[in-house]
Amino acid sequence: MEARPPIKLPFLEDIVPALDRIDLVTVRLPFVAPFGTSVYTWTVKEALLIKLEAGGNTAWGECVADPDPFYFHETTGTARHIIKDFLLPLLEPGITLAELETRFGRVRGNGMAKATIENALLNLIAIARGIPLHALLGRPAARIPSGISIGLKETPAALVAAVEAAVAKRYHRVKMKIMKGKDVEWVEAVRSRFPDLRLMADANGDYTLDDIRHLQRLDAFDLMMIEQPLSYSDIRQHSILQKELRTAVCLDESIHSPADAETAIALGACRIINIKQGRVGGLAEAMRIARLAADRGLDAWSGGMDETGIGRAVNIHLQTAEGFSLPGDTSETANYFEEDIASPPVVLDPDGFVPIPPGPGLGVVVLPERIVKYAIGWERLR
Ligand code: OSB
Ligand code: MG
Repeated sequence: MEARPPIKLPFLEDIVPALDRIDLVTVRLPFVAPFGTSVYTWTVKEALLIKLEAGGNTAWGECVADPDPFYFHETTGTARHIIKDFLLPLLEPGITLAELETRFGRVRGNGMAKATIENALLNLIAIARGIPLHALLGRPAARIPSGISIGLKETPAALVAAVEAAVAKRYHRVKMKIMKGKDVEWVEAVRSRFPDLRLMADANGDYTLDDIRHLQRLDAFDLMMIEQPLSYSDIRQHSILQKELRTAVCLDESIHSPADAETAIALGACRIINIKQGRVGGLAEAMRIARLAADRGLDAWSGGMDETGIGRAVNIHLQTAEGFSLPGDTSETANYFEEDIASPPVVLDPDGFVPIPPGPGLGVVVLPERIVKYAIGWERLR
């Protein structure tokens, strides 16, 4: 195969504007229903938001970290610390985003903190230019096919009912959470109700290599993939498992960077990558990983962190990029929140696609009265 030229990210030549004001706002929004996974059950979305003001323009960004370290080691607390004490001091008006990325590179890890600033800056730059974020990223508008992530339920019947609702909405694929004790029979219940559904399972690292025989039972159900079956910190064991499974392995928690993706590909640890822009350090890194996956014949898709309308919009714009070959976890706002802090909410069209919010930047409007209603902390940094 002929090597393609490296991915072009022209927006990295854009200039960091002088910021007049920076606020960190923490919001807490109730979920319409608890979201259960093998690692934790969340009942609220607590998110750290950043608000940037420059030359009369305002742009928001959302940190995808949770307040707890149960899915990922970064938390809203660590992100606040890294943003305030290490990343914002590196922001110098007039430098390029490429230079900023180099400076951020000195701070090891902490991708969710880095992504928060990068997202807000790109949103701000796009707003100042009057263009949508996807256009700033160099990508044409597209119809984004939507997938849904369904949390653990009390009974298989409750799970099947949730899947029925998702199918009625015409989601392009359904992801169901699994864990030890809620797996084979639960997948079987969904599969027997929906023989042709594009279905996948996410274990959030609940299994070990001792469970290979057990996981092989899932091969009977024609799943699109099994997401992160083994430890959040492993790549090599997944390569052993993938050789023993017909079902494609998808890595989520294990992939923090293009280098991790290279390692996983080299070891044959997965055939699919879940790219969460926050987990990998921002939109530029997410686009590099998606392109890498495409170059190596892997599928990739945008994961979600049950974001508010701000982060949800970022994920929608990202999915216009090359390499996002499968439907992402960008479900309707109503799947999580009765009322969101941004407008319009994400609503599927009759064919299960999400529209790109129209307008400059993210295209969504952050509603000040909703921010006031849901804010549990506000810190003015400048
Ligand atoms: O493992 O993909 C995951 C939500 C929070 C933390 C981890 C995960 C998830 C989801 C939901 O699966 C994705 C979404 O709907 O935003
Ligand atoms: Mg996952």
